Amino acid sequence: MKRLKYKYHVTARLQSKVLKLIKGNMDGTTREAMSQVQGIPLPERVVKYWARVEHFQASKEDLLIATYPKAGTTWTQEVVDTILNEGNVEKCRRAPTQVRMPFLEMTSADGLNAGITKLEVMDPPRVIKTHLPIQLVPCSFWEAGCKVIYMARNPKDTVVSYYHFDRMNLNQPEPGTWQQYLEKFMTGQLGWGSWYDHVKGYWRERQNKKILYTFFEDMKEDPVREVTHIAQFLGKQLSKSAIDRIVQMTAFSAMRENPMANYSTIPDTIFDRTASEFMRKGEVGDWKNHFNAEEDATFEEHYCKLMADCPIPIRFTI
Ligand code: PPS
Repeated sequence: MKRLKYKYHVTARLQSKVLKLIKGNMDGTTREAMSQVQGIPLPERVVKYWARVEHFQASKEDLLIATYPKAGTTWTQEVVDTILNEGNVEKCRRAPTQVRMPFLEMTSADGLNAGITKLEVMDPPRVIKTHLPIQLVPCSFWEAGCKVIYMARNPKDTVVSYYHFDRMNLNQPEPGTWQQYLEKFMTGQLGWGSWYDHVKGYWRERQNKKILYTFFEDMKEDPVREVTHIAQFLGKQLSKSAIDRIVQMTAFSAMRENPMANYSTIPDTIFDRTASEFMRKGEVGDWKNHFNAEEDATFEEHYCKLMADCPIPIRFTI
């Protein structure tokens, strides 16, 4: 059994390397550079097909789940789908996350397998994922008066999670060293731009638009309270036992084992699981294992400066 597993691993890695050489960059990787839309760094493929995103027609029953990358998007998606399906396990396992709730702006390099393409063949109400900062969200969402659930996560855990994700996601630019990566995060050079502008953008509009602003740390601290809150926002009356079931189904340990919620359907040629896992730790405070004292002090000073004009109750520990 052990030998078989090993053999599978070696074959998969070899296959991944060959594929990279055939399809990839000159250096043998498929890692892609960033381009920009209105000054926001986005993967080249997203920019190439941007017009389709910009002109996407949302319907008023659609729900948008918006986050900065690694803020707990998949968790929120699973919570929402489980609420809408009242904790029915079979219904929630009907397809992988990215098929049940397409990623609005994401596309394959050839433009064929795009979030938009999946959305076009789905009937509203659709649950749609985006990492776009608020100013890039297609106008049709606001014109139609769609509900939006925004989840924010403290930036230290976000950048740690993003760093490990970029190590394993072979479509993302090479992360470089942790120190270089942290610098890029603080200066808004990573994909989807500045974390600071992202969280502030949705915060400032939360009362003008139908935005439920949630926090990863709150969800971790009291999932029953937060799931109840989200259910109310979605207009779903659920029993206490249904809420408890939803909390169980969407716990980190349950989602990590759920092939329809843990991105295990993404091939090894894209997600190099020898580098890191998608469902990595799911904790608050893992940043303490990554930031040294000097990095923390510099980060804190920079954070206070950038967030002074918009005090959002972000917590770094619970
Ligand atoms: S992505 O690629 O931007 O859509 O990633 P995203 O889903 O936003 O974030 C991935 C991180 O969320 C963690 N995660 C969870 N934490 C707690 N509970 C649950 N159920 C859960 N599901 C996903 C996941 O482990 C990533 O965080 P890290 O810190 O890397 O573990």
